[in-house]
Amino acid sequence: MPVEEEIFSQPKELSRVLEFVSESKAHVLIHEKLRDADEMLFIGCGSSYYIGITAARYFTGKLGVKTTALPAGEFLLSADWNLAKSGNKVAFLISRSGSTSEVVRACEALSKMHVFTIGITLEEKSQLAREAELSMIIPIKEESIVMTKSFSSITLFLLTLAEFLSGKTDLLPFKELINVIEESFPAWQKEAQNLSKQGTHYVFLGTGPYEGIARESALKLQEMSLTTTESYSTLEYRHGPEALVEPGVVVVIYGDGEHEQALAQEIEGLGGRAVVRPRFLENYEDSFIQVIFAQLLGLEIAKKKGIDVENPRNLTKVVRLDG
Ligand code: F1P
Repeated sequence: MPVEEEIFSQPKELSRVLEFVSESKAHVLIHEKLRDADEMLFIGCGSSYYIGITAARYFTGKLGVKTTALPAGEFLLSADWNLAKSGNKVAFLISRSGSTSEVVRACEALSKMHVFTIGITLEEKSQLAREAELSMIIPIKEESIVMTKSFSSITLFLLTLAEFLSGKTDLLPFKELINVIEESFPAWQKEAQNLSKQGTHYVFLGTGPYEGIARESALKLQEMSLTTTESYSTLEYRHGPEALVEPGVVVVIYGDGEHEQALAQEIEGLGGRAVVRPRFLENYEDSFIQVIFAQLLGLEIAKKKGIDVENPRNLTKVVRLDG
């Protein structure tokens, strides 16, 4: 059962990512290429795009730099409508497989525009690794179609890169967060089991880097358990989508500040079920572990519905365009 094993192997795999960060020159090599950048682009598809949203917000928050996260398909269909002509840009192209057509084509298009390209992938021999001017191969393998440990691993790599660029090389806070996963698995699993019985429709909300986590959470439930989901920037939920709240709607809110608590109360008052997920650290360093709860929830809903998570409907491990 690769999906379940891969979800539960995250503490071990994430520790391996931290070893890679401290032993390799990855961050130093990237640092050299970012010196003159006015804007950093984070580009990917599906889960890898949501890693991009999380990373872009984190880089802006930690470094004060301009960032833009884009689905790679925007390059193919509407590049001129997304990118300003001015400014010195560096692009991170994120793809587990390194073979997703839109990402590879975005990489080619950016090189032609003289934007420096950095490929982040698990596959050394992929097209992305060959096309990008600098490639970082994250040393983990993932068998499943659905991205779980690759999401948290690539996210962790990028969060630690932002820390490194801000002058912080201490990985201890991240090591401690990895320990939190191990300790929390039983409680998270129990909560996921309970919640899997309560909803027919799930919504995920997050702000800042957590918005990327909310988007990925919604995708995980769709892919793993064929569930109807939505995701929004937290307070956007009050601007229309809340109309759908009724019994059977479960809203998971990442972050537990005053506004999140008030929103949760409001949702419960409307007959929905709201779950506030607490922060483990103040400044979104825990984004890479927050997503694990949604992976467990997807698994539990799939079990309940008798859905095979190893063979997600209408999904392939690599999505390619013809021609
Ligand atoms: C991204 C992606 C995944 C999705 C599925 C197909 O692939 O769209 O988000 O879950 O596995 O591929 P990649 O570009 O990261 O390889």
